[in-house]
Amino acid sequence: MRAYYFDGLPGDQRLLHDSGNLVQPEVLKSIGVLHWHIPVPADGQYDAVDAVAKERGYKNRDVITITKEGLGDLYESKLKSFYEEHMHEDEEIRYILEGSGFFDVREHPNDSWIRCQLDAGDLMVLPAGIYHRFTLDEKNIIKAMRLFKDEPKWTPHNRGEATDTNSYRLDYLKSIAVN
Ligand code: KMT
Ligand code: NI
Repeated sequence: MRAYYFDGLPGDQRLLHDSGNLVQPEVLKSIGVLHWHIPVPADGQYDAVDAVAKERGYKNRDVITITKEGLGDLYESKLKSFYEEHMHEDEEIRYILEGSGFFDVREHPNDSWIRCQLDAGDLMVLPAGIYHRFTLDEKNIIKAMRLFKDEPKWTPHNRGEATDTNSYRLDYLKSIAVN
């Protein structure tokens, strides 16, 4: 995974938007973003992923494939909706199996966008309450394992007044204040 500050320039969201300023691992840690690189096993035995899942209590998983061909006419609108800034009331955990994409996360308190470029083998955990967005890149394909504890809580809460006072958001801000 490569993490860098988003350049803030207009243009297709699927382009790199690389400002050239790298983000150090400590910065990601300070906003509660976790990351591991676990090469995707050819035999489908996800031992190392299973170990992380066990330690963190992720009991369930599924696999999602997003492609331009697969979504057809819906592709552009899906791309736009993934890219709306939002939070969730649970962790968002993704293990990339094929393809690639970007998770943009907000640094705190400066609100800068940090772009995390994910490829096959990247496992990322976004904490509940962090503001973020997602986009595919110009390859227009990503296959990812989604891990979750009991029930999937994929509901996105788009950023606004309601999310600024959401209890999961407030708990998140408290959790990173101690870092
Ligand atoms: C999400 O929550 O934004 C997604 O599931 C996007 C695809 S997973 C790489
Ligand atoms: Ni999300």
